[in-house]
Amino acid sequence: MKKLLIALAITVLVTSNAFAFSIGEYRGPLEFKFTDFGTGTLYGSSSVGYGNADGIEDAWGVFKVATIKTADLSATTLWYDGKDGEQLTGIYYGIDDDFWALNGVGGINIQSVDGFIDVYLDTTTSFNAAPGPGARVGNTYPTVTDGSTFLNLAFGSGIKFGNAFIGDDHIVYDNNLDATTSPFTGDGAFYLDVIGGNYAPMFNSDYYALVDDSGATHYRDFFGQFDTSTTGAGKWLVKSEDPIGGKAVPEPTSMLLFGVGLLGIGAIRRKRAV
Ligand SMILES: [Ca+2]
Ligand SMILES: [Ca+2]
Ligand SMILES: [Ca+2]
Repeated sequence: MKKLLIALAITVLVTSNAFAFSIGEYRGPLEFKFTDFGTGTLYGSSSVGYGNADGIEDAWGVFKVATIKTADLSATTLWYDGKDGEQLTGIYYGIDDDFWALNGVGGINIQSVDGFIDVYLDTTTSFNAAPGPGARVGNTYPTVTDGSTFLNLAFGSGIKFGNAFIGDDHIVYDNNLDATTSPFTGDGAFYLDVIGGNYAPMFNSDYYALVDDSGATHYRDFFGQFDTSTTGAGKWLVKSEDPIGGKAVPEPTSMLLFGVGLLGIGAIRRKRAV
């Protein structure tokens, strides 16, 4: 029994940290809402087909999460910006345009490859994009990338599956604008994979099973959609309001605790049986 208590104590130590962040006991589909400020390359003409990604970033931005809600009919708010004095903020970067096409009514479709999102949990609610794109240093941004790494995400293919065309399956980010010069409005979508961060076990759900146009299945963790408008502030090109769907799953540490608890029950039962 002493050994069991020690094991429990160690497990509790490992799972505790300096942050209050919690979505309670809920494990299931979620909806994140966030606001981002971004910048990107604008095009006045169409590319010649796919294959124009050149390893040079075309779009990036900073964001903060406004709410995390249950994606069910109760739409229960599990977390909100500033809860317990904490904030979830981040930077997306490395998006490389591969294809762009004028749509004939003054707008343009831009399709991209690559790209990452780093999300940070911070105990200061200081997010401020006012310094504009010029304040970025590498993949850090003041008031946005401080705190601890909450999630590291990579854009993953899926947005161009199911259209019976293999040649665009590699696209990870699809963006429509209704004009080729500012101001414009637009929308787009993407899928994400969890690749790291302190909360990776909670959100690495493989919730979205997607079949590509070759018939292979891919699993993604988040699906994002966004509506874009120009900021009017002059510094950033676009402001987007985005819902992102995902799922919280039981963490291995919780499963370990559960397992230890079962072992304990087993041990007690065996003792009683003697
Ligand atoms: Ca590029
Ligand atoms: Ca396709
Ligand atoms: Ca995954």
